[in-house]
Amino acid sequence: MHPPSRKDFVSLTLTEASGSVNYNNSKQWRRQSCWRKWKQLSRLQRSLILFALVLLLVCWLSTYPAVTDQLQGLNVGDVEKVEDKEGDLGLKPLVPKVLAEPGKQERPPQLETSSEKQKRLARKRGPPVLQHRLQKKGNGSDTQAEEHRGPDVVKGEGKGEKGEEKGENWRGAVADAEDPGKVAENRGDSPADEEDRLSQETASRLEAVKEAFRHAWKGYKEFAWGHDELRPISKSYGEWFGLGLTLIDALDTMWILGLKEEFEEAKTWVSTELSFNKNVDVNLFESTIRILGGLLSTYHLTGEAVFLDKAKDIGSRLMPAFSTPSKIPYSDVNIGKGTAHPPRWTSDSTVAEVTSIQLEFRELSRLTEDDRYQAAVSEVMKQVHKLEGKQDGLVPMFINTNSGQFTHQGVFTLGARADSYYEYLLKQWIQGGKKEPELLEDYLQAMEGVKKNLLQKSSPKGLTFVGELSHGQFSPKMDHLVCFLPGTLALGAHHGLPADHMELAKQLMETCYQMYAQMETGLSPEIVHFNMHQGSIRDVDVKLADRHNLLRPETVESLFYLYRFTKDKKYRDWGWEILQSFNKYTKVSTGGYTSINNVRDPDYTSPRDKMESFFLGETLKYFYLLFSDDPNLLSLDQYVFNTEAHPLPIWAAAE
Ligand code: DMJ
Repeated sequence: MHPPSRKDFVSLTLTEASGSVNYNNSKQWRRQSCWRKWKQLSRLQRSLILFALVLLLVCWLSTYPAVTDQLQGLNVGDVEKVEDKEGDLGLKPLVPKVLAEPGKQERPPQLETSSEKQKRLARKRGPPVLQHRLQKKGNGSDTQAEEHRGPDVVKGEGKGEKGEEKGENWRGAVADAEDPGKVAENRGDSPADEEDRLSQETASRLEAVKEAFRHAWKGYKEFAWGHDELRPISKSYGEWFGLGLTLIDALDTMWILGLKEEFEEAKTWVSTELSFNKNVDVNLFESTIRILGGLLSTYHLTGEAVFLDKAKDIGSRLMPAFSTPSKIPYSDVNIGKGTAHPPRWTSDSTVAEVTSIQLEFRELSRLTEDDRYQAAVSEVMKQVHKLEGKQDGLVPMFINTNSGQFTHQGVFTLGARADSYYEYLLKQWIQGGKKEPELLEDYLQAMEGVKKNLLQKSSPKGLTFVGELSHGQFSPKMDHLVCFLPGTLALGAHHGLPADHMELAKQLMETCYQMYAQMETGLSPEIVHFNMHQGSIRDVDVKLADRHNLLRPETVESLFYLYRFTKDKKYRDWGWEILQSFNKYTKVSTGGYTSINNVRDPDYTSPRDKMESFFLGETLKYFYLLFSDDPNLLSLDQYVFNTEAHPLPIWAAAE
């Protein structure tokens, strides 16, 4: 007999009962013996054991992802095994199927409750990289080369050795490991020295971008809070739509840069102050790419419902633009009155504008399961696909909203008014999981058209540039806007398009860099003319009226893509030079950055007193992504950036 006090303890020691128990009976004997022991226990002891067992079971279940998902209302089928490009097996969270085509998308089950619907729609927030806190290593890699990258040093995170568990920052993006040894070997440094050098360089560049953002934000907050654009010299603001354009455009940049405090303040403004119920005319294209795109991407990154609600609100208010005789949308909409109209002087719309709103409206349909948005923008693409008046896939710059035909025919450019048509052909194809062959067909044909009609070499350096064509006449004029093209070509090559696209991307990247490097301020003008005759002293000429710089993003954007895919460090160094030039010539001491009128005279840049919203929405975001070594920070296999640098999920990656 145990003394009474021992009754609170359970002895689990198993003793040999008897040497006479033979092998055949041992199982039965063990069962009887266990049962006897169990009966000998007091009620309290039995309850304690049962409680401990239940506790163990619950703990085990909660660490098992598939079960956890189920407990949270997901289906077990939402997780599947996938093989990544390197052949590693991993678990990939599934997002429900995309809306395949207008009218054909999956419908929610009829008896679904509203909370079930909310959960289902929340799962459409994908891809998982920034929203799931537990990230499998290598899941978001864009290239094999990214296996050998330097450390991400945001707030000192992610400094673990290769293969270690890595820390996560507050955004949920996981800082990854590095292989400094390889780089060091090449330079003749010790691996430790090289690691230190790279890590310091990366840290200081990322910090410089954050610093630039904080400085820009300081000016906006102090002098333009809640207004469209900061006027940093006059310490005031300018309105375009009166919708807090800069604040909305900058939301996802703050999230990506990890500027939590600034983001929270801006979020509060969005939830408490932002109203689209206003009697204002807005430009369909600009408000789609900046406002709708900005809200959708912020919703994806954060999961906060307020951003999706606002996106639905602005999206539905923009729909009257599509009520035209041809279904080619008008350029302007009054979002308060629900009326739309073309500009006063014409019934034409710009081709780039009507064909660069698709990523956003298609995503809105996917998220809301309301196919009206996708139907409207796909109709535009369908019509443009069939139109006469293209030359080798190149499109004119205007389209009539009554007839649905191209106007001002015979003029072809990759710059203003046509640029993002080409960009969105490729990006819609990627967004939709590469299932829409007409988009790819049009894109490939257009790139051949560029090669055949618009590519030339400059003198003396032999830079490859993209000129313009007017009724058969070639002009060596290139807008800075065209510098989106190296990035787009590289993105296409990454997604399986011909390798010569990547070669052309590299050549054009060099040209876009030279548009900065050959200027006295180190900043590109809005438009350049290339010299083509032998004996020219330099490649780039700039007309008086074209000497301005609006803090545009295109070159930095392309540098980001080129670096991600090639890992050639020169692209980062070029970006670093450009950032320093922005700081030297456009930074306003009291807060903010300003566009300038003259990139040719470092002593007289003639500030324009305007900070465009895309400086925060795009330029600084691309700088940060260029300098960051974390491939899981917006993997280009999982996200596609809209033309205003707002990342949206690739449906195939989320399926
Ligand atoms: C942005 O609004 C977008 O990038 C657009 O596609 C072109 N113009 C500006 C930036 O230069």
